[in-house]
Amino acid sequence: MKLYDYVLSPSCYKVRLMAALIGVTLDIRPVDFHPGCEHRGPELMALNPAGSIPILEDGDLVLTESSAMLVYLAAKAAPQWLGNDTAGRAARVQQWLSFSHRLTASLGAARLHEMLLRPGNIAALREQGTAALRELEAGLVEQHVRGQRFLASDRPTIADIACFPYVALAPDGGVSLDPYPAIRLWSRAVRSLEGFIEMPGIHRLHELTPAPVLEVGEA
Ligand SMILES: N[C@@H](CCC(=O)N[C@@H](CS)C(=O)NCC(=O)O)C(=O)O
Repeated sequence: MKLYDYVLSPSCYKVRLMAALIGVTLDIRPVDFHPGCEHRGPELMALNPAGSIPILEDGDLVLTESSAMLVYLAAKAAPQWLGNDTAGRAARVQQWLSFSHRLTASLGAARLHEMLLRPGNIAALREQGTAALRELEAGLVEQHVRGQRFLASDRPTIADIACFPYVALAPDGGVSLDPYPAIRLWSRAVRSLEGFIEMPGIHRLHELTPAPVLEVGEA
């Protein structure tokens, strides 16, 4: 399976992370996203007319949306990560996959603005990112009350991997995670998963004791 990849792209990292967590080896094809803008060149535009990465190729199959790649990897190698053991959980996973694109459009765009000087209304992007983080925090507090540490279940699913990278990198776009204890706790849970890999700016969790406790009244 070949991944067209850029090391600083959170969307590409979703796919690398998923593959690492479930033990799938990817053939990485580095893309000169910046400054070369290779994703807009003829070779990659032929694969993905939307002009974005990641792109995942497996034989004749070409996927151009990271959420679809997560589904594909999990369905092939570790179906428990699909979180589809009940109708309610399957729907909840889909809900968070859709939500993850709002994180890309807000927190991701704010990060591109700050790091690559991309045009955009930074105040509006931060506001949209903050609204999404509040929603995520509320969802995680509900999960905490149900006794579940992850977005759709007590075990991680593709929903967590879809949402995690842009949230973890929110501070790069000038959006702090300080007001969100449930998000910070969830981020620790993701970063301590066996097989977790890092990307620049997102570090593995090193053991800290005692582990922090979320007081429900705190959120
Ligand atoms: N919907 C796509 C979005 C991926 C995305 O936003 N990729 C960024 C890199 S992180 C990109 O290629 N952007 C094109 C550009 O900024 O020129 C997915 O989730 O796979």
